[in-house]
This record gives sequence, structure tokens and C-alpha cells, in this order.
Amino acid sequence: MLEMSQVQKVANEFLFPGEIKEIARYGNGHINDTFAVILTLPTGASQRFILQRINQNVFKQPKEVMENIIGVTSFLKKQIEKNNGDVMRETLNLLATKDGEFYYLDDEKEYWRVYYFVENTITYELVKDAEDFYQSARSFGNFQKLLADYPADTLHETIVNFHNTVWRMEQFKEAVAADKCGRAKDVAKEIEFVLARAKEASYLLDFAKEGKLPLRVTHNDTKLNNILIDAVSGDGICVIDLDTVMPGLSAYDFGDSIRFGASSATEDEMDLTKVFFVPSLFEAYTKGYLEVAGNALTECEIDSLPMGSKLMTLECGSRFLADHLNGDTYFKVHREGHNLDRARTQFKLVASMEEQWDEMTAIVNKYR
Ligand code: ADP
Ligand code: GN1
Ligand code: MG
Repeated sequence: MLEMSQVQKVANEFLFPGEIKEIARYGNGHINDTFAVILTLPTGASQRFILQRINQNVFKQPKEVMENIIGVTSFLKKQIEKNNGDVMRETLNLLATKDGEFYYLDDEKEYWRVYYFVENTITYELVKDAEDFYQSARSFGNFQKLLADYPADTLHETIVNFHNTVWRMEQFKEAVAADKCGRAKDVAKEIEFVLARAKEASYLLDFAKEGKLPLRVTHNDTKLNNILIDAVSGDGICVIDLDTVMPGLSAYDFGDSIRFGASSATEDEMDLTKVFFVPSLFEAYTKGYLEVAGNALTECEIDSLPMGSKLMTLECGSRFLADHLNGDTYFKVHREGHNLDRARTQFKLVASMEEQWDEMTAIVNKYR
């Protein structure tokens, strides 16, 4: 258990431009421990920061995560300046420690970092209207475009095999075979759903191996709550959660956005009658993404977008189910069966995409 006194102690190690007034847990991420730190500035005004403890169960080399983030945000800042943008709103900015580092290593060997809080922004767990989703597509498309010339070989692979869908399928089978908590018997239907699609897992990787799909610098965790939307203009302005920026396929980023955002319900909705894939949201995202990034993509990459959507959803569902079988050691859970609930929504979406496959393909063709 993380004590607030420890969080307070760590916060004191950063070079905040004022006095710490309050620290509280913040956001809905499944991985890191995130806190909002509120300062009183010498002028009497308030300023917020985001303090995060990096999850070392997930990120085995936190220093490498930070090296990637420093590299990527410095690169983005130069691009944003060139475009006369606002570097404090359009990318994450790290705050240094009193020792001049961009992370702090505490007595328990935990890594912490601080970002400037991007104020007057919103994050969504569920798409409010198609316009927001269209805006997030433009932002993720722009992010990919801005990083197109980033020297990919300098990036660390912060989670090995992160979107290796074949490896994920093997991990899933291992979790089923090990059945550590004796839960497999209660989820036979869900396990069968994944196994019935095992052969499809290699679909994109086979194209990549044949050189038909290029490796790009991708974000790899493009869900809607990893983008900050300007509260006034409604524009997607800042892509956050940069821990998994690594070389990957464009279909991963597109697909992961779709699995989270083109859904009628939140990721952990328990009433499955409320969960289905929404083609009009798929259309809004496809339009925004291809408008911004379309010219930079190959024909084969554009063809791969529906499959990217299905495979990212299946992968995520099988990761949730594997974690349920393993005893909930990876994703943060807030109730019993939480990972199972999440897995079920993903499988419902996969089934729903399969039913509407022709429509998905037609939408991609309309905007290519
Ligand atoms: P996780 O890896 O656990 O998902 P995130 O880095 O995505 O952690 O942060 C969790 C949440 O905190 C985000 O969804 C967002 O709401 C909020 N957040 C993170 N960084 C910032 C920031 N710089 N400004 C404003 N909100 C932020
Ligand atoms: C995690 O960190 P967060 O909450 O944005 C996970 C993603 C999953 C997502 C499912 C590093 O994302 O891969 O798709 O949960 N991130 C990591 O909601 O495993
Ligand atoms: Mg996040």
C-alpha cells in the first residue's frame, strides 16, 4: 500500500515553484499511481502538477521509459515550436528534481516523475459525441505525423512484445493452462471465444514480416483518456501517457483507439446489452485519422485498419481475461471480477465488429 506520507516525502524532492498545498489521487489509469499536486505560488495563485509513480511490475526498466519520454517530448517541442504551437499545452513537460534529474528514485527503489498539469482540458472514458472522437483521431494522427522522422532506433522497447498479438495469444494459453486461481471453469465461454480466433492473431505480423507493413514510431496506448481535450475549443490538444511509445504498426494505434472509443459503453460496463460497436463512431475516427495521417500511410496500412481494430480489441480482452485468471496482478482493479467485466466488453465488441465487417471496410475505403 502506498502511504500518502511517502507521496508527500517524494513530492518534496521536486523543484516545485511554490509551496505544496494538497496532494490527491487523480485520473483513471490502469497502470501508474497518479496524483495531482496543488501548489500555492509566491504570488498567492495556485498551480497544479501531475506526480506519478512508474509501475515497475509493468515497466521493468523505468530509466529507459524516462529516456524515451525525454527524447520524444524534446523532439515534439521542436516540432510544435516550428508550427508556432504552444509547447506547454501540446505536449507533456517534465519538472526536474532538486538534483536536476527528470525522475526521482526513492528509498524503496521506486521511480517517480512530475509533469506540468495541462489545465482547462477534459479526458473522456466514453465518447460524448462523434465530434470529440473525430478530434482525438486528428490528434493521434498528428502525433504519428510529428514523430514520423523520430530516430526510431534510439527508442527503447519499454515493454517487450507489447503488441505482439501472437505472443499475447501464447501468454493467454499459458494463463488458461496454469489456472492459478481456479477461475477457468467459470469462464469457459470467454476462453473459447479467444481460442476460436487464435489463428487470426498473426494476421498483421505476417504482413510486417513480409515487409508489407512498415514499422513506425507509435504510441501503443491510444485510448481516449490518453488525450487531453481543450475544454473551450473541444480540440484534442495533448497526447499523454507516453510510456509505451515504441516502434510499432500504425494499425495498432488506430485499432486501440477504436476498441476504446467506438464503443457504446465504458470499458468495464457490466450490462453487456449496453455494449456494442458503433459504426458512426468508427467513421468519425477513420475520417479524422486519414485526413491528418492518410498521406503518410501506404495502401496496405490503410487496408489493415479494420483488422487492427479487431485484433487490438481481441488482444486487450485476452489480456484482461489472462489477468483475471492470473489473480489480477497487472491491471489495477477496483471490484471483484473487474478484469472479467472488462474482458467481456472487449469480446462483445469483437463479435459486433465481425458482424459489421463489410461496413467497416466500406468506411475505410470511403476516406482513403
Ligand atoms: P496511466 O498510465 O496509469 O494510464 P496516465 O499517464 O494516462 O497514467 O495518467 C492518468 C490520468 O491522469 C490521465 O488519464 C489524465 O486524466 C491525467 N493526466 C495525466 N497527465 C496529465 C497532465 N499532464 N495534465 C493533466 N492531466 C493529466
Ligand atoms: C492500460 O495505462 P492505461 O490505463 O492508459 C494498458 C493498455 C491497455 C489499457 C486498457 C502499459 O492503459 O495497454 O490497452 O490499460 N497499458 C499498459 O484500458 O499495459
Ligand atoms: Mg493512461
